[in-house]
Amino acid sequence: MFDERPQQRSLDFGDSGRSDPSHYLSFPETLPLQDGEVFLLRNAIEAEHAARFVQHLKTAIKWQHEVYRGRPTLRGTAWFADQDVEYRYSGQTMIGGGWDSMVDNLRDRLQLLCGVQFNSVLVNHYPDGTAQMGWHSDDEPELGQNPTIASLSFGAARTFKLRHNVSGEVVQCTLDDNCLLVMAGALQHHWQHTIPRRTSKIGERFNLTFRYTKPNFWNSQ
Ligand SMILES: O=C(O)CCC(=O)C(=O)O
Repeated sequence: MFDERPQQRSLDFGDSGRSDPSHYLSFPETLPLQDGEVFLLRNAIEAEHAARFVQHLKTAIKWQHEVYRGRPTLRGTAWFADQDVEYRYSGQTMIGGGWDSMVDNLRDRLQLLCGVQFNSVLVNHYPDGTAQMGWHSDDEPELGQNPTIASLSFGAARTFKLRHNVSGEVVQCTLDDNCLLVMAGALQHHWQHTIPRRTSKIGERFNLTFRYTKPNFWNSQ
């Protein structure tokens, strides 16, 4: 079973969730960006574990469909977080209710790979290429200054685009099966990103974006 838990709990991340930038020296690809950092690691987790994990996503996750312009979106979402996390995005308030055990196991692995603590994850299901995610930044105040976000993809390859807020420069890459993209530094404050709509011939895809959300942030405002 997919249950060999790495010894991540012994790492000391402090209380900020911040990563040590030297972790990314082992990531073979970077995107040439000003005002932010993007690192890519393909074949990020063992193929056998990735296959089991995808099977789990297909069978055990209950997908929610946000309503956009009065209609449910094709893209399904699920959200998991520690109990002390409250995340507000897209007009919704999400309260942490704990973790699916296999998603939690994956969190441990990514914490080790990235050298950063994560306490929430948004899981996205794109049933085919017509499901999309519009331009946005992950810059909610509870994510803090310069958040590190680890985005792991499974299934069909999709184009990931970034657009600079001031210059309008667009940079893109392909996120293929088992590809880990890490967004770090000031990226979220200067760039937006999107998964553009494609044709229905493109198959199913899953994506998990692990974040560190300041605990009890909204209670203290
Ligand atoms: O599906 C993706 O690769 C992007 C997900 C994303 O942008 C997000 O969850 O904020």
